[in-house]
Amino acid sequence: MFCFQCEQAAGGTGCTKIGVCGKQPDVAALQDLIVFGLKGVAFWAHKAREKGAIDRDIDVHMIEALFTTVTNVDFDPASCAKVAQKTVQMRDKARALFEKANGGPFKGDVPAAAGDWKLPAGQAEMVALGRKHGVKAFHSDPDVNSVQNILLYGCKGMAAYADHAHILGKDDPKIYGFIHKALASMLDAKLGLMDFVGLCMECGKTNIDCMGLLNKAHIEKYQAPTPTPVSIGAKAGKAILVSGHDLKMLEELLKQTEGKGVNVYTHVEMLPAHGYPGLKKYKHLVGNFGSAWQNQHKEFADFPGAIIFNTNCIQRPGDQYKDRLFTWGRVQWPGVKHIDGWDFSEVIAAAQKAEGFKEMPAKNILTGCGHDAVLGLADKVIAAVKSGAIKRFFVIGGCDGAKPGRNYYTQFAEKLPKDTVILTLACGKYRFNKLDLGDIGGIPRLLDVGQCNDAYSAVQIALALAGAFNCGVNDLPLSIVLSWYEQKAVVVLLSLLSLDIKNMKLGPTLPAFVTPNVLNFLVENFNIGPIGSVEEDMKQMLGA
Ligand code: FS2
Ligand code: SF4
Repeated sequence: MFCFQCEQAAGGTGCTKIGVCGKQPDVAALQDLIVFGLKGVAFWAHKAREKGAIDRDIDVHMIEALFTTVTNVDFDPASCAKVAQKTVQMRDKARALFEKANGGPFKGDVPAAAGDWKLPAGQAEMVALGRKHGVKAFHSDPDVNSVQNILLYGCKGMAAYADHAHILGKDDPKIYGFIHKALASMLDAKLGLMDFVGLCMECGKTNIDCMGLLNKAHIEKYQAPTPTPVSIGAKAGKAILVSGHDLKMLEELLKQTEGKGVNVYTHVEMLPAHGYPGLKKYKHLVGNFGSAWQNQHKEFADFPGAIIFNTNCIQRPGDQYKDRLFTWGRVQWPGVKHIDGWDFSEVIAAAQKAEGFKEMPAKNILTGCGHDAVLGLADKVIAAVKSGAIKRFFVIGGCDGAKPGRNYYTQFAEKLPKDTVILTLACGKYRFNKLDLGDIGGIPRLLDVGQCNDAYSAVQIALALAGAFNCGVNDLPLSIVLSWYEQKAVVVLLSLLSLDIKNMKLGPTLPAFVTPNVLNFLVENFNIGPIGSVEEDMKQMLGA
């Protein structure tokens, strides 16, 4: 196997024997086969679209299958094999769609991925086929290969957000159309490095629309988040822990647990759910448990109830909690009970069987500071900047992870001067969201904007501030310090680059899939750089 799509890539270059995440070589090969097959789907779907033909099943399969291959989502070979089978069916459907719209077969050359290759019947044979289509085989030029991988990972990240929006009944044909175009472009031998750089920027732009669509879906369904204190203690009683990003799944579980004496807790990226009026109205949504995803093995053993993952990031489950662990949606782990659909009675039964919590009072942390809430304070914020009470804003956001270098983000938040405000999003916030950073004239110094997809909200805040101060985002007293781990962080980074945001710092390490030449390009054009020492970076950003 060879996989280098996330920050944990072994030795900083790639996982070759088994994934650091726990991905087995057979799953890696099946996921490579899925990606190869999806390029074939994209070839035909893109051509069909050019002739005005669209098929919803093909579009939805594209995003679901891409999401399946995101880091820490699907570890089950049987489920990946099913996705590969459906991918081949969708390729044939997309080809038929094109041929109908075209009034006959395609006259040009058909690339191998889009040809009529058959999927072998056995899983072992599928794995063998997948091994021939790894990420190193995309392109013979290492720089083009690098940019194609950036584009693929951007599409994977965007597919996850598009899937959440789709589940909430929001679809945008433009987003599906772009993903087909992007994957089809990887089969076009005429395209060169700068074509793929352009597609990466288009991917970033399209993802702003995609995150905007998801934001709209959340707000229409659950109303705009409002600043909300969330308990990190426990209430006496039976308990279910929900991990992931999917708010609709949480809502359904809240409906089904109402009046059953079972409290619901959020884990990691579900924390911002507490800020939505349409979700916090459920009195049995009682708090947030644990820290970021990489600590689940230790923390879940102590959770005395049922646990369900609705999106990444799942890790190898421990025996202490495997029998009360469930997956839903795209997430799968072999041997862990998967809930297919919307009936959570098995999860509730497992919670009722488990011991439950004793009362454990603890402090609150604040969430729900999206753009509606922050811009509701716009006058106060602008006045504080003009008076010098707020000197600078720092967006410190992105993923958390297991590597030791991530203490940087804790120290950074701790050491920032008291006249600065932090906007944070995604699970990287768990490095500092329990610190008491105080407030500036009633404006909290730590504002939790939301999940990683709420980068959209952070962008809206930055654009509104730029509008208020009549300057560009790069001229604002604003610095961006990102932490990355998986492909959603890749697409958020592409979105920020597509807005021409410069001078960002990225850590804890740079992606293994970025070659030195591609990195030079990013440095020259965007002055993006790796994190260094907290003191030096902060000095630079504060202009001291
Ligand atoms: Fe964190 Fe994991 Fe949000 Fe990522 S919980 S690294 O999926 O998308 O951030
Ligand atoms: Fe390794 Fe990350 Fe790929 Fe898992 S997803 S195999 S940790 S590079």
